[in-house]
Amino acid sequence: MAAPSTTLAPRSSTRPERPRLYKVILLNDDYTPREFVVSVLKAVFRMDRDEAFSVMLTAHRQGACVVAVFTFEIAEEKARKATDMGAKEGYPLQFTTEREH
Ligand code: TYC
Repeated sequence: MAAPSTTLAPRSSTRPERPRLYKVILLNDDYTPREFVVSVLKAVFRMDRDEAFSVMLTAHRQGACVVAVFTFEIAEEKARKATDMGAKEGYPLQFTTEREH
């Protein structure tokens, strides 16, 4: 029986591009209770209490804090979900997205 022949897959001439990444940013405001911000960070970004508290406090003190980095669709979805949770309770809590360079 003849030896099985192998064919090499053609090599792409260009390297696969790394996906662009987007930061989700938490913005401070004067009205949303701290504990509520912590609960949103835990629910949407799967943070433990200490991590969520530290991110909340950084936003509170500096005006904003990077929460996490994702591909475009995930970043947009998480920012929208988290902002909606605040809006449902009547809070002005805002999460935005920004492309990473
Ligand atoms: N500044 C808010 C307060 O004092 C708490 C807060 C922290 C709100 C972080 C939003 O992103 C935020 N109640």
